[in-house]
Amino acid sequence: MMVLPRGVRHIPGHLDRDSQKALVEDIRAVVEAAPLFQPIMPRSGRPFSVKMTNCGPLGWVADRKGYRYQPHHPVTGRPWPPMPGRLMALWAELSGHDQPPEACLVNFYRDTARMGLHQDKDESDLGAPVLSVSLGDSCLFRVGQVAGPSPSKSFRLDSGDIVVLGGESRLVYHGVDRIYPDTSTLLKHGGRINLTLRRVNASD
Ligand code: MD3
Ligand code: FE
Repeated sequence: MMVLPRGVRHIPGHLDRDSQKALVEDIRAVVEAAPLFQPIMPRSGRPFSVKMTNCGPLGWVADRKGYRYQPHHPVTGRPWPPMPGRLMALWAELSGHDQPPEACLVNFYRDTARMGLHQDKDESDLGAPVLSVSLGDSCLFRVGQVAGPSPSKSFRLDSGDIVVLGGESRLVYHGVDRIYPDTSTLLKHGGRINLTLRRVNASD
């Protein structure tokens, strides 16, 4: 059995095919209201290979000015669409946290997209977990063992898998090394969607 860092909970196949399809429809509606945008790395000015959007009261954005959460879409200026009920329910079921998620970041990966090793630390509430849902093509995912850049472990995330990143693992380095094209028939045009549900502000 694969040993993961303490606090990382991988739940393979948590969502059945129908639940995955229903979530894809929810995300389709989110993308219609809040189109995918191309985030930019503030230091280098280079675009991410992953396209993004958000739903919920807050959304994560990246541009020349930096990384932050904000209540509106960076291109349309409109508020993010509401968090779908299905995602609220998943959070209530699996997060162990009593406050609702404030942000759902939607990452869309084409065949050659990747995400370099990084920490998630733009949230001031680091006590709350991050809940991740994978949909569509599989990927090779990498996590650090501790809150440092090495050593790391790789494992595969498939459509319908959920990962809950709790207390001790909240600041581990992690990234997506590669997408495995054509490993799922869930998305008509292929690719991978990852949803991350988060608390941003410490609960008051
Ligand atoms: C958080 N996304 O959006 S999610 C991100 O598959 C991000 O799109 C990846 O990293 C993706 O910031 C991975 C799952 C994940 C795994 C380990 C973590 C999120 C994590 C460890 C600490 C905090
Ligand atoms: Fe991350």
